[in-house]
Amino acid sequence: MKQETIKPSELILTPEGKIYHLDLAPSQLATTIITVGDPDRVAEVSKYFDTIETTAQHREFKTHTGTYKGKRISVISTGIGPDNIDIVFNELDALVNIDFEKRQVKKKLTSLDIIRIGTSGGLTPEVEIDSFLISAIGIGLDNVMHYYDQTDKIFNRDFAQSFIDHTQWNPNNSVPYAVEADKALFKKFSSEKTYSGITITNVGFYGPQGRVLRAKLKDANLNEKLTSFRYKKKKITNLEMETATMYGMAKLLGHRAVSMNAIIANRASGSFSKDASKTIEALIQYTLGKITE
Ligand code: R1P
Repeated sequence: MKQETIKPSELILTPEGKIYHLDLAPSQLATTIITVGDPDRVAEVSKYFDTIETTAQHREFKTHTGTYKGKRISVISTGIGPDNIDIVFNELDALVNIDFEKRQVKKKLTSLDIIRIGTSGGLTPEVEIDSFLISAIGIGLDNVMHYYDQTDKIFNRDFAQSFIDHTQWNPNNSVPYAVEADKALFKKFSSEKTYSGITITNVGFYGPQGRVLRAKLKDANLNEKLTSFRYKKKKITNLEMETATMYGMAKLLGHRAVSMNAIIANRASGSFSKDASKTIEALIQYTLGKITE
């Protein structure tokens, strides 16, 4: 059977043969990838590399590929939010699993290891400021995953339904979904230095995460409902904006993902880290150490 070719409007390549948003050629990507939100954090990771072979940037997507203690790694910024995760994960997958010349899906697929080093706000007092938290599960309040088929195979429906019931979820909002971290990566990056957490991924920083500056919220009690939620005695621990979508897209496309969070704020106490950059730096060192362990 003849394989379909992917049209130029669907797989967008630059005249140099690079994938459109990330501006990368297949040869410039490692199979171990660190994602960060902030483009300036890319160099904070790659400053530890032995060598940097590739630097690229298009819009908020900045990449450095090099080696750390001999291990080839790409570090890529995703910017903020689940919508960018859709772009980054599809393009990362295309870089390894689509033949750009033939515009066809390769017969032999490659699985990437994708590790987020991000910041996050703790929801409960136990999740201390300046600690490291690994997301065992992401609860997605965004709608990216709902555009894809076959998600019932990767969602934890029972978890999501109990969340929907507990929060009396507004049916006009996107339906919450729950996806687990890759189990092997979760184990590899866990230690006595990390909390295991349940992470809420939301589409915005202010209203969607219950922050009020001037605009009032439709459900002012949402964060209280998040903190009183229990699933098999486990609590929701933190809020951020990428994890659940990453877990969903990774599972859908056959990659492994884990999300490492530097907890720089605590919403329960209303406090913020006195030195967030030090905590992020420590998490970068910790994560690089675990990659090469
Ligand atoms: C919001 O300020 C951003 O910070 C967190 C959120 O997930 C969101 O992307 O992560 P990063 O510091 O990795 O960007």
